[in-house]
Amino acid sequence: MGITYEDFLDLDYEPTDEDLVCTFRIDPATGMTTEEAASRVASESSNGTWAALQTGADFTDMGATAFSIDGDTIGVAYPAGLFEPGNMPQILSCIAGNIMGMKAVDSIRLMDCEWPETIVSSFDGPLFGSSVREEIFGVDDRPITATVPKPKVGLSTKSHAQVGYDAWLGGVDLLKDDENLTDQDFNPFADRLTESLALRDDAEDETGEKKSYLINVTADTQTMLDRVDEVAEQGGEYVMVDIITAGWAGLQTVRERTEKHGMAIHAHRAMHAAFDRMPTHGVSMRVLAQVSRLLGVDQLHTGTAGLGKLANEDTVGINEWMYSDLYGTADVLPVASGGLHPGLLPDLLDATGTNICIQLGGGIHGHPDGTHAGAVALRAAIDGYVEGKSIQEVADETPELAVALDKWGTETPR
Ligand code: CAP
Ligand code: MG
Repeated sequence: MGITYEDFLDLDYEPTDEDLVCTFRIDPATGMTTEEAASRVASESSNGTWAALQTGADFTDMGATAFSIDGDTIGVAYPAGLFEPGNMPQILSCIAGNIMGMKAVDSIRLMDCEWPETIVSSFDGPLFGSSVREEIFGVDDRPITATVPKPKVGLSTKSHAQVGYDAWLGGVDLLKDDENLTDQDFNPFADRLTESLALRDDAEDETGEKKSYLINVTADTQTMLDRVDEVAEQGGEYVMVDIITAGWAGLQTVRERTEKHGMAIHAHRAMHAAFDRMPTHGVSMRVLAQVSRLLGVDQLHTGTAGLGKLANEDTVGINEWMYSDLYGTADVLPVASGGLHPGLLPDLLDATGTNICIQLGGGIHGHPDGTHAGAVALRAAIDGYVEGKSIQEVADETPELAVALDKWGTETPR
């Protein structure tokens, strides 16, 4: 008879500790029952296909099993034998591969994964995770802060570094490149690295605080490795990678290199919304965050709990997963960014807690009195929150914050 789609459906099956368990939301195509669609999801994402196979031996032990159906949500268990340990592209080619385009469903979304220890331990995980706060900045009681010079691209190297210097003096911890700034002629990577780190050193001397720089190394994999080495050589503690556009394979290779230098990885997720924006299709940000943690990012953008300018998916739930126990894998420091300004911080921190990195670009460089004043306003709002003061109390003592509240209030920009 041979293996058919029906062999991949067993609603009595109990997943084992070795199985990778995935939750999908599916919309079966017209004329297709949920059971039929579920069996096709399990089959096509493991080792089945549309024809009843006659190729001899029984391969069902490597086949996935659709084991639960609850409305439009199905559970699929994948045996460990299907996967190459430590190879994330291979795993994603299974659980988020061809099934995304199957006619058996009008839409399908990979919502969540439960990762077995065998797979988790085959990846490096983060080198630092949220301990970057303490290990790099010596702080554990407040969020660390970052700023992206704006406009996103176009500033010269000199202006870029100067904006960083003004922000560092104002109390910001991290200068950060924008996701689309790499090695363009108007602001070359090598010059930007040298000049920004030089002003970083000055800012440390003047403030007595540790400062750092999230320089964007995104490029082809070999170029990323060369740039990581350059940053290490010049005393940088971090590199930033656009993890979705650079790709999981590139990220995995960069992770091995940053470990050699004891450096941290800041993960920007530009293009994530192409996967996760539609609630009925694609791959959820929750799963993208899970993959990022296994591959070893230390900081990852996870949204602003709905307060900023960008659409967010469950920031708090994703952050909780990134802090959660995972067979000894380090946690990940969430990054809240996108349309933030000081007036939004009390609500944000009430939602996320203070074990977080907060990035303000427009919220600092759009301050009526300029970058330094914008940075002072941010830092005062953060310190005041940690001390339990209301933002108005802090604004009464900090004119720069009063000006920011006057300008932006507590409104979400659109
Ligand atoms: C924010 C930002 C970040 C986004 C990324 C931007 O600038 O630099 O890239 O926050 O989105 O280019 O929009 P502003 P997310 O602070 O000026 O808004 O954090 O959701 O991944
Ligand atoms: Mg940006």
